[in-house]
Amino acid sequence: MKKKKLIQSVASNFLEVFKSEPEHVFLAPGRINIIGEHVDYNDGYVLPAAINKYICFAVSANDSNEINLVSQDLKDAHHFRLSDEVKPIDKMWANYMLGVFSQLKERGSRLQGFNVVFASNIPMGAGLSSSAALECGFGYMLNKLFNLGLSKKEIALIGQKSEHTFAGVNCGIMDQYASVFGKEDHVFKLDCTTLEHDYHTARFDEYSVFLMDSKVKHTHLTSGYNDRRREATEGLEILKTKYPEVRTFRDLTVEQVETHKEELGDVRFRRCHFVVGEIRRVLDAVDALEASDFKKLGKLMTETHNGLSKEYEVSCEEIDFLVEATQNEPEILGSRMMGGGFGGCSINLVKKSAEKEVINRLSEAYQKEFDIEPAVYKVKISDGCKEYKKFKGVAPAGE
Ligand code: GAF
Repeated sequence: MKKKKLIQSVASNFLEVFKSEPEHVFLAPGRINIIGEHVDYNDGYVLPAAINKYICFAVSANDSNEINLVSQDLKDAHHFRLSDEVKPIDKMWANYMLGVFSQLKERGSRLQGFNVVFASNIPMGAGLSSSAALECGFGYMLNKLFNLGLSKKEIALIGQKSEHTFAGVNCGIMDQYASVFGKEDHVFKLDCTTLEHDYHTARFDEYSVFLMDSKVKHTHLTSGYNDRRREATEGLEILKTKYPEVRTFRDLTVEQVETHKEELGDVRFRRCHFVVGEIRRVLDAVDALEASDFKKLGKLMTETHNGLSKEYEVSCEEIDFLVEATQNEPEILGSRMMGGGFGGCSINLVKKSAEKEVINRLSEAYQKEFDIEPAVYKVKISDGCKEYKKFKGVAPAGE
């Protein structure tokens, strides 16, 4: 569903459920990531951007102490009172929001009752960060609605903590930062230690980026993700004992990791080897992007995939197939799995003139192999969370 249609549909639904027009409409985007995977929680750098796929929130304060959350897509609702204890419930979609709400309560924010309906056109399970969009969009919306005075950074950190405490995923900060700090036509390099970030024009000249959604989502995503984080941290602790000056992964070289292969053990060695290499690759990728050296950028993306698949082990058969199939396509400069992994999308850098045929060939090959029709997304790089100020009420029927 296109943005305007999404907004109209959420606003109409709000009108139907709450018998009045919403006072405000907000949009919170999903994200892509050019390079820098599984390094946000390992003190690395990442290169994400917000995209033109959104969660849309229609909201009004309701002059009561009741909070009514309505998920239009899931046809589900959750109601509670301001005075209720806020804890995780058996509805995952609500937990992302409740996690945000509980932190605002803890901070003593002056909250009141409100009604909200939300819906999304971010493909679910595709690794485009619909959960970060939900957390951050909800935080952003409450901040505006009740003048809470939160900074964008605070909104992102609250979103991340909600994911940790109410959804059980020990994620890094990349997705929330992308959803909040995204800027139209720009990617940004985020230093995940200091949270400093700088924007770079997303200009790929005669190349373009497309996503291929494998349409698979393996169930061990949460446990696999948390395990990788633990294994990498354990490896770092061992390396710190060898190099007392080392504080984070970014202080290490690939050679130093290789020197201690035995003490690390096979699994921790491969996790650390990937992380240190990936941190370097992001910095090289930023240089390549600035120099319009797209061959180099593509090569780095493909190297990232090899590391994610063989060393970090977060890819899967289906995504490996999609990436390997691009090896026979000289017009594709780079391809890799994107996001947390265990399914979702590959991101590809392709020559614009060959894009259509290449996509057709890849789709056919994938369908033949797995009997699944992949989806293809051509996304536009967009702004982060914002109020949709052009909303002027639900259009009369027929418009
Ligand atoms: C998921 C997480 F939420 C991010 O923090 C990041 O670690 C990503 O996986 C992998 O790069 O999207």
